[in-house]
Amino acid sequence: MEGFTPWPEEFVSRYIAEGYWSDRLLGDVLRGDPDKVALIAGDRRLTYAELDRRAERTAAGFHRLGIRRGDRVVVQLPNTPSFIVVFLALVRLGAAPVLALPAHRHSEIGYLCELSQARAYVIADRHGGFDYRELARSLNVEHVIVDGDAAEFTPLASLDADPVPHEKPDPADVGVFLLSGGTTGLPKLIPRTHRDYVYNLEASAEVCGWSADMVYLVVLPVAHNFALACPGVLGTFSVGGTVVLASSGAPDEAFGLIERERVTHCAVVPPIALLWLDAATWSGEDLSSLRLLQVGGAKLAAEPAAKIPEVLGCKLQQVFGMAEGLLNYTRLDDPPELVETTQGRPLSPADEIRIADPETGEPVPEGEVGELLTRGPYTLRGYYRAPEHNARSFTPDGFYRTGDLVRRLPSGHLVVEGRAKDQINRGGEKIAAEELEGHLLAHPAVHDAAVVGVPDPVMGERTCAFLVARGTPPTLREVKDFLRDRGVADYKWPDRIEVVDSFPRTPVGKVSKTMLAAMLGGA
Ligand code: OOB
Repeated sequence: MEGFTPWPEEFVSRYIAEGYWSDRLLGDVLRGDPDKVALIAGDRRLTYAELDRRAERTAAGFHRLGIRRGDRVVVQLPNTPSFIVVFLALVRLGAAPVLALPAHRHSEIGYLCELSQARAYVIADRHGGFDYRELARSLNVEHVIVDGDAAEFTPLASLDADPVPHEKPDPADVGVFLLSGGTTGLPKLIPRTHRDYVYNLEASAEVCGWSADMVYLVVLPVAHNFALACPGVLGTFSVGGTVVLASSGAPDEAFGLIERERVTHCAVVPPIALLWLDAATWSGEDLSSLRLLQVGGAKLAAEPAAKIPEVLGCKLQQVFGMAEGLLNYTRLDDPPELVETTQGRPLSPADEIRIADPETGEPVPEGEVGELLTRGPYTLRGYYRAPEHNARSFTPDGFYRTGDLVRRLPSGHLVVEGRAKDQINRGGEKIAAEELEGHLLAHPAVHDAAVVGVPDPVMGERTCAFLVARGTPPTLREVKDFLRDRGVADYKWPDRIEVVDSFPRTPVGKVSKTMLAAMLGGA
């Protein structure tokens, strides 16, 4: 595929010879007993046989539309069975889903459709008070497929046909595109091949102790790597367990589902973990079925980490991962000290880790803080169609520069100490400062903009936009309305604005975000 950077041949043969890569495909992950319940959403329950049949019939429906191996399809669906069915249908055809989040709007979706040259865009009619058909009307894609009331578009329900013979993907093909949190002006697409993503989910399922008797609750967006394949929904299917879909991590919904469906496993971001710790002390629901809570996406502090087992009555696992690949997990048999104070160690024996000085690129002495660089059997070698960005994001020998500052313990566990990338991590949701600054600069009353993260006890960080005004400065409300009108996802809107006369500069004349953050007095 043009625009995709493959692994060099020596790595391909090594990963195959050493058993990391197999011929298994993403469409073949449904491994439960046919009569067992695979998926629960509200009152709907689908067995493995039913889910498989729906995926097969929907694949045939996409095929009849003309979707083929090698095509791209932007998928923007909330946590519903349709997401799972569409995902499986597309990967079986070898058409790669481009996984957008429900929060994305015109600014993000328009760009993704363009960059991926998507043949189709799959949406819900309405969700969370937003009409996705409106968004679709402003795009230029061949097929818009709607789950629900399709208006002038193609109903998802009509993609239902008797299975037809069709070309199968190759394990080396790109199976799915994930979205990068991004650091630059535009979001990036991460190509994940069938064999690297199958390894990602199967190896994760093994390390995390996934088993057929488990019930996995999804509270994060299922389109996010963590909930999808770390080990997530796909990992659960691969061991024959049951998946329960929730629309959010709100305790009144999630706790009810845990009690009703006897949920055993769940993945959350730190703000949800904090909410659950609080809610568990007053809620009446029975959470005793819970065996493991995975927490990741942003750093979990040691104090709440230590409380999770006693308050929620389950084991904690910290997960430090990225859509680009590398996953770190604390292990189920790690001593509490490591589980509470580290973000885990690499999933695979084939994960290569370097910790380097972000300025010089030289390795730092063992145990010291540096930028994490990595290479391995499920870490990308290049973003899709982004040659200039790739030249900066990868070393000449193929290591991905994560932009995360870490230190490594003798046990191999990593502790995340900060970030060298211009990104805000707002409770696990990533905001590329440069992207938001670009939008702010388009405001007529904004002369210059610089976005920084402000420490926050619940979200980890919130977003503060420093503005140099042109005339009367805009209010926070006006800035948010402006970003809404531009079609920018709401999680990227600033929580706060600060108007200044000019920005502090570094000795070389760059805007000093360190000094800007310090101006907020750490408040
Ligand atoms: C996950 O993936 P992304 O792509 O949304 O974000 C990756 C970035 C990392 O580079 C790091 O900056 C941050 O999110 N991060 C953490 C963390 N987990 C992710 N920072 C501190 N502590 C952690 N535990 O966020 C993701 C993907 C798969 C599994 C879990 C999380």
